[in-house]
Amino acid sequence: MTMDLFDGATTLESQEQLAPGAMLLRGFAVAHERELLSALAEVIAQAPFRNMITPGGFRMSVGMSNCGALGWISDTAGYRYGPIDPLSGQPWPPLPEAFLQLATSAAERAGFSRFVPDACLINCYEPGSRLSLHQDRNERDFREPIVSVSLGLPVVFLFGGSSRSVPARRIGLMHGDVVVWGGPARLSYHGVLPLKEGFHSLVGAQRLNLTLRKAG
Ligand code: MD6
Ligand code: FE
Repeated sequence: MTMDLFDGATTLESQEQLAPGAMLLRGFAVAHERELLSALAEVIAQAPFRNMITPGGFRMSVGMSNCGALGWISDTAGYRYGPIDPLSGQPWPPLPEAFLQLATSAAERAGFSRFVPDACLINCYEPGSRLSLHQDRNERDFREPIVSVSLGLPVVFLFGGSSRSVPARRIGLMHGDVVVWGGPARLSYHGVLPLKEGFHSLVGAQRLNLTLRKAG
């Protein structure tokens, strides 16, 4: 239990192994919420959220942007990482120091030392937005973990196995929760159920998710 002297709240931190290689760090990002959200606002001012098109031609319900040397892109040509934001024609905004430090320390806590991400995919969910079951496999080196930070409204995260046929567990992810995902869990199928209506005092009527990766 840690006391947050600034807003007088008591935040509960805990850790739970979801599967070998996948660790849920409850409340890990709460102490850094303000730095994370203000850095995020600066990124989004330069690279606004947009609804990308899947290779199959569907508009994704989740708004997405990126920061870091590489950003994840989906369009009718496929999924890939690239250095340029196709909306602005400019490089993606740099990875904020607060994102880098949180990712490295969360990875360390989960047993992955010296994780240095070069890409951060930023997801914005509004009520009804969902992410269907998928694997993250556009990164170059699957030995590197992924660090996922949840901010704002709670959501049900689906966590399955390395084939689509493994039934998915349902895990409630809340503001400040961090999931670190690597090793034998790196190619697990996962997704997000439709976001429910609600209001979060710092983030409003949405859920923001950062996934930090070493893509290149
Ligand atoms: C989300 N997350 O929570 C979507 N991918 O909004 C992901 O797709 C994800 O949380 C890889 C590792 C962790 C994740
Ligand atoms: Fe994913």
